[in-house]
Amino acid sequence: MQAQVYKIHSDFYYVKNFKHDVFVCKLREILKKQKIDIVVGDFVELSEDRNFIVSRLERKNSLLRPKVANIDCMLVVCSIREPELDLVQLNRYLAYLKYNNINCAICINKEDLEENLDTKKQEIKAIYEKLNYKIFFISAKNKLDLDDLKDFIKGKLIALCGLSGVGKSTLLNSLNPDISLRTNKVSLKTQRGCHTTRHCEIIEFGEFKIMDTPGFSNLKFDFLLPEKIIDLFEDIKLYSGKCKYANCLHNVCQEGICSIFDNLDKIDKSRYESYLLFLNEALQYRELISKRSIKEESLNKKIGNRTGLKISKRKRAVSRNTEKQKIKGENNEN
Ligand SMILES: Nc1nc2c(ncn2[C@@H]2O[C@H](COP(=O)(O)OP(=O)(O)OP(=O)(O)O)[C@@H](O)[C@H]2O)c(=O)[nH]1
Ligand SMILES: [Mg+2]
Ligand SMILES: [Zn+2]
Repeated sequence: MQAQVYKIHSDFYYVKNFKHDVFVCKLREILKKQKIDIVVGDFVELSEDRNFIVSRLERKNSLLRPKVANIDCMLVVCSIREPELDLVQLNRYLAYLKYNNINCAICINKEDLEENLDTKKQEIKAIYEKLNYKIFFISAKNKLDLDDLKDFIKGKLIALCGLSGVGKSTLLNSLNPDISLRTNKVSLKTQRGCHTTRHCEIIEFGEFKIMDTPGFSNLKFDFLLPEKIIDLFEDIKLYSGKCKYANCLHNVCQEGICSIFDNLDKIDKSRYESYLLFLNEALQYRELISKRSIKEESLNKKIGNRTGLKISKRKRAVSRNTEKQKIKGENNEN
């Protein structure tokens, strides 16, 4: 029988089949040995007795953070205040999701805390609607402006992601008064949430199927080569055609060299700032791997046509001759 994982707690996998029957299963040892990880959203095959997951079905998509699979859309949730809206952080999520080929939309929560809401809305919409992102302004706590969002998420498997404290669990509680996920105040001093949600979980009600996830912030582009970062910024890449050098990384602040620099007046400041920041992380990554490959080179030695690993003196086995000489020497001393 096939089912979908909707929650994982310690070693227990909570799954639901298409008739909504629930089973609590463990993983078959072979899956662990083959290092096949099962995450929330995965479709799996169960054993006859329904006690074990025996295999994972093909995935439509998957992400490492949050650990989810097979989602139709990621709703990136931010708050206008508490914590303060951070466009670089929003760009980080969007770039990461683009890299992973995941559809996404933006939800800006806590609109009740913004005095100049209309101006703020226009500013943010101007940046992201150009990039074809759907964008919703809501107040989850006060259940304001939820209708468009409801229409958009109906019938899709949606996952929520965003910093701790932006109101992901509050949004789920507002969409369905019958559920009461734990929520927590944002610290006034640090403007940070308390990492209240600890696990991913699919919550299903009516036509909605939404995955609550723990908030996270320490996402870095320290896994990508620098020249790939521009692909994550369509709105900036647009102007890259006339750079003087084909390998331009678009971080040269000199007119006539980089066509992105020459067109900065047409690019949103926070988008370009984010590009430079992520590029820097990728440059550090490139430096790290080049250092690592030099180190690896110095650890290797040529043996005929082959390259072998140099073994440090301490680890090298003592040859039989040396051993014999040592014994001789010891005997002579006596
Ligand atoms: N003023 C206001 N506060 C809100 C709104 N939505 C949520 N909050 C408050 O923000 C705080 C954090 O909300 P949570 O729902 O716990 O945030 P979360 O994103 O689930 O956080 P983690 O589980 O830690 O990732 C709570 O005190 C909520 O009451 C809103 O629309 N307006
Ligand atoms: Mg939460
Ligand atoms: Zn350039």
